Amino acid sequence: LNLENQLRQALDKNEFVLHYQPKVNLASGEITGVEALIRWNDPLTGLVLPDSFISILEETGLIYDVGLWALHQALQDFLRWRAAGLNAVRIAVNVSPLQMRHPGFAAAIEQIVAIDPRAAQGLELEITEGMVMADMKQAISSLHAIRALGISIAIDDFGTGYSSLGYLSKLPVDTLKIDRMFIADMVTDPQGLSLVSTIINLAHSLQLKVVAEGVETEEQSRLLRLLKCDQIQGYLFSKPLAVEVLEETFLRRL
Ligand code: G
Ligand code: G
Ligand code: MN
Ligand code: NA
Repeated sequence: LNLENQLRQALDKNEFVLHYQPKVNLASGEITGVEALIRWNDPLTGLVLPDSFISILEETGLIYDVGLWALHQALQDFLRWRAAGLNAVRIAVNVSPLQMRHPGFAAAIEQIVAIDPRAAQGLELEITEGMVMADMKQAISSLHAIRALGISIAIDDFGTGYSSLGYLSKLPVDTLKIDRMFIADMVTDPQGLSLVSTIINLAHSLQLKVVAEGVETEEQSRLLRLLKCDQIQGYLFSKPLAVEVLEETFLRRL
């Protein structure tokens, strides 16, 4: 059985799972949201990480169905947390460029959040710079439609793509996530530090929130707090967790 067929079956047999990594507000120390990160629970080999299958999902077009599955699953988890009286934080879901460029994407999202009037407030989409640059006009109109539903938008891996500053002010987005490469450099290299500082100030001047990704040390966290970064995400606070572990560890009853 080739990997494509295995992945198709994995979807049919419900073998994909979402793990969740918390994002923490630097000023309050509170969890403000979680990022959903997909894994394949292969009964033969165990948990398979997305780097070894996302590109195959994209090449085969399976990403559309798997992407919709991830959005549905994330919303179900969010609504279950609400119903159970847990701290139902917003869930960020990664969206592949292919998914977003699909003409039916905004309509599919609208259908998904129609399940419950409060669902849209539970959802954030993480998109990349590349997917925006490919077709700026289409991206802007699609993002406007999605945001009008109450869903928020984050730019993921910021700084690794085209990084044109001109487009950033035109985009209807809420949050900018600084790629972990820059966070790794900020303690080892003075230019790295000033780069992170510049990105944070740029984001704030555009009224965007900033999340630093891949925060692994107290020193990075301390510097990011000094630079007024809004949130951090990374192994320092928590690695991505299975949903039951997240619920037991972080989503206490309110
Ligand atoms: O832990 P990590 O190995 O989870 O994730 C690796 C990469 O896979 C990241 O770039 C992340 O954005 C991507 N990824 C994780 N989950 C999803 C998903 O549900 N959809 C898409 N398109 N990408 C994902
Ligand atoms: O590309 P995206 O930002 O969506 O992917 C997040 C990726 O970063 C996932 O693979 C996740 O497992 C990984 N990750 C999360 N926190 C850390 C961290 O502190 N250090 C490193 N090296 N990777 C991290
Ligand atoms: Mn992401
Ligand atoms: Na990222």
